[in-house]
Amino acid sequence: MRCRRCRQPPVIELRRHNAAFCRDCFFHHVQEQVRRTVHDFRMIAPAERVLVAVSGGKDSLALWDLLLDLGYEADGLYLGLGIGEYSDASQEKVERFAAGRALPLRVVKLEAEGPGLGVPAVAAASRRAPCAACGTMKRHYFDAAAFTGGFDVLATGHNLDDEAARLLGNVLRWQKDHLARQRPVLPPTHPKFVRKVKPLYLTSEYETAVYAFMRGIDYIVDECPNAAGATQLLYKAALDRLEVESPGTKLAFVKEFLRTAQPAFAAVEQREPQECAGCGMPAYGALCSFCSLVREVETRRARTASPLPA
Ligand code: Q46
Ligand code: ZN
Repeated sequence: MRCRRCRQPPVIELRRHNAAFCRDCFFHHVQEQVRRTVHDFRMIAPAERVLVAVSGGKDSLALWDLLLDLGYEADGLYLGLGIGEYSDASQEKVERFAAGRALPLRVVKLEAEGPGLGVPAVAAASRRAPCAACGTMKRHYFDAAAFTGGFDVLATGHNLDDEAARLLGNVLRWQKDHLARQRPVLPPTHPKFVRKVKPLYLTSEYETAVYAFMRGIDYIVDECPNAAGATQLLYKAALDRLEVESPGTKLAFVKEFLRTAQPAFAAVEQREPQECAGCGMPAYGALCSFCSLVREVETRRARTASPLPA
């Protein structure tokens, strides 16, 4: 087999593309794939300011690298979740990446913000699964940072494998509201929201891992300790088995959903957000889900701290 583009000996084979690439042509392949995704889905206009949510993992750091290479003005946002050594190590990776390239980076540490709550504390006090609490916290701080920073777009590093696993989970439970919002581009539905985009939507986890490695990006290899119990991994493993037997399954699953089913779900689910009475960000009730969660934690803490009646 030879490199599809230049006929030199290849360093990587991509079965779903039925192709192999040498190092430089692999970089070109990934960059083109992301450039086309950004262009075809109208994710980012040339002069727009992008905020990239970076976790220290391969996908988000590769995304930051790719967007800069494509000529976009992109700042990084790191959210310190307060998950012990994992958070310390991931913050270090992000800071080193940004410092090495002199890139603007914003660091928001949950434990230093308003209610002073990291993910483990919220999960324990609200008796939610850590990832459920984490998702609500992340969404709130990503939205707030993008809005207050005056950015046009918020970009996250979700890849094809993430999207296929999420789609499988949503389909298995027919979560109509989630399916209605599962898109590579979410236009803002409120003046305090910015457009949310996933430029790696059609790029596989394998491709981002090899890309990050070959580009010399130093990313955190360890998973978050809470990932082990997440059902998302189960769905990923099931899809990996299908992909081995039939390369291209994940891409077809996600692409065909987007083409045929997603518009039908989106047409039914049309809710307009109001403003949250707590934080002023958009909300689908009197309080946004972040403020409801914080209130729940504070109420439970106050109850456990108050003395027992005589
Ligand atoms: S960081 Fe948060 Fe993930 Fe950790 S607690 Fe779960 S959701 S696994 S991407
Ligand atoms: Zn709120």
